[in-house]
Parts: sequence; structure tokens; C-alpha cells
Amino acid sequence: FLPSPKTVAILGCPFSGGQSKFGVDKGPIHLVEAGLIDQIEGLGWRVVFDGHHQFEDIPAHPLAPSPPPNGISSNDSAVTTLDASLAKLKNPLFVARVCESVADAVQAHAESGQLPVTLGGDHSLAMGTISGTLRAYDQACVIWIDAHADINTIESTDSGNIHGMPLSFLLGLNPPAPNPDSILAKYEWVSRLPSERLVYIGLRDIEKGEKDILKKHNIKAFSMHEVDRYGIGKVVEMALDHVNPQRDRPIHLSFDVDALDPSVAPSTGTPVRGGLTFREGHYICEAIHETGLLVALDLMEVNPALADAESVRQTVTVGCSLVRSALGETLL
Ligand code: Z70
Ligand code: MN
Ligand code: MN
Ligand code: MN
Repeated sequence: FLPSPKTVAILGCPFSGGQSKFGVDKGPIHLVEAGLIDQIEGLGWRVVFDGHHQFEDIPAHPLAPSPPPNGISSNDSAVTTLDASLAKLKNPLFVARVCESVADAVQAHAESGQLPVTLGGDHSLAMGTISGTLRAYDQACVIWIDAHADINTIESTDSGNIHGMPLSFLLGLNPPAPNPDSILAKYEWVSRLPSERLVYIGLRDIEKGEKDILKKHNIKAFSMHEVDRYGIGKVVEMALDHVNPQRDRPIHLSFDVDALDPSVAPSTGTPVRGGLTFREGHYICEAIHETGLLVALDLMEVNPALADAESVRQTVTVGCSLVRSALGETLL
């Protein structure tokens, strides 16, 4: 009797509802067509891939006219303020339902001993992937690699794009649903991540409201300033010391490809100059693989519609190689 070989489950999530640019839903198809599955098998993993998730049973827009966002009409000013916040959100019901189905899928694969690799799609999906990980591993920590903090609350968001907000739901920073018809009730399934089990690397485009949230909740973040100061080796070590001091917690790595410099990964919705180099991005993945604690991986925000063919090829290629590094590809 041989133990079953280590297994990766690929979850292709062609979803763009958490932001406003078309094309990010084509990211997972491009990554798979570039040969990602064969490449992972080449590292010695068994790979299960059930095809890209289909979200068409989930209506993008309610058929009936929307009730007031909070489900009730009232002159109460607190309710009016909450309604005004919720009214800013783009596709909140669609995003909630898609992410809940992603959480179920990640949980199922994780609980059967597989390592889920979720290909986005926009970063709102991480509400689903991280909830799925936390259901399977309640002590898991999250390492979030991004140019952006993605922690706007329903109150602080200017854009209303939910891919800029997933961590506010995971950390429980939004108000509770005032009643079962509220949009907020559709987010009650989201798992709770304690703020000390989140760390960022790569930040450089953070809104004022998000800076206030990071300070208020004492959330550990290594911006590009710290990467410059300490070097990526020390930054990854400090990040692990923060979220995983005993090196005993399962790790969920959520990698937004826009953390990389636009010269390295140009095909993404919100490129921000001054990002991680090719090697810094790969070093993060290699070092997390070396911990032996990686239980789930997201690769998000590859948008093949947003650049010329050569830039798309470059971004898809680097996306595949980040995944390989996190799954054990070494240079020697
Ligand atoms: C901004 C917002 C964001 C990615 C942009 C931007 C968030 N803070 N995330 N691109 N990947 O709209 O909340
Ligand atoms: Mn599946
Ligand atoms: Mn992001
Ligand atoms: Mn980003």
C-alpha cells in the first residue's frame, strides 16, 4: 500500500465581477493553456483539474428591481448611512455568491488532502479561497502579496470595487447585517481571519482610509520601502515570524500578480510602478515552499485583455513560474 501522491487541485475561476475592467476572467484559461498543469506534474505532483468553474447559474444581476440595499426603508440616519455605503458596491450579491461557491470548492479539496491552487480572476475571490482554507485549517495564516491592501470597508471604499475589499470582510471590519434582507447578510458565510494572522508584502498603492485601517488594527505590512531597506530575504523571514512564529501554522499564500513590477507583469488591471522584481516575487514563493507549510495558493489579477500579445505572454509565463516556485521548483 502506497500513500497517495501529493496532489494539487487547480481551481480555474474566470470571474471579473469584483472590479470594472473586462478580461481578468480570461486569466485562468490563459494560464492553463500555457501548460501550467503539465508543469506542475513535472514537479512530481498529481494534478486534478475539473475544468474552469462555471458561474452562469449565479445571476449577475437580480431580475427583480432591487429593494433598498438594506432591505428596509427608514428615516433612521444610521440605516440611511449604511444604505448609502452599500449602494456604492458594485455587484455585491453576485460577488458574494460566487465567492461562497469558491469557498465550498477550496474547502472540499483541502479537506481531501489536496493543495488548492486558485487561478483568478479578480482578487475578490480570495474571500472565498481564504474562507475555504480556514474551514479546513482553523489555525491557518495568510501571506498577501500585492501592490494594494485590498482592505477597504463598505464605508471607506471610493471605487465600490469589491476586489479592493476582501480583507475587510475576512477580518470582520464591516458592520453586522441589520436584518436578513441586507446585502451584508449575504457575506455572513465569510470566515474570520484574526488580524495578527495576516501579513502583506509588496504594498505601494494604499488609500488614506486603508492606511488608517492598517494602523487601527495593527496589521503587519512590508511595503516596497521595507523590501528596499531589508532585502526580500529578511522581509520574508520577518513576515513569517509575525504570522507563524512557531512555524506550525498552515499557510495560505494569496499572490496578486500586480505586486510584481509592471515591467515584469504588465497584463493586469491596476499596474503600479516600483514593484517586486522577477526574482523577489519568485523568492517569496520559494521561501514559502521551503517552510513545508503551504496549504493553499491563489494567483490573481492576470488580465490577458489589457496589453499587447508579448506582454500577455510575459505575464502568463511569470504567473506559471510563480506557481511552480511555490510548489517546489528550485534553481539548483
Ligand atoms: C483601490 C480600490 C485594487 C487591485 C486595484 C484599488 C484596489 N484601493 N486591487 N487593483 N488588484 O478600488 O479599493
Ligand atoms: Mn473541484
Ligand atoms: Mn489584490
Ligand atoms: Mn493589487
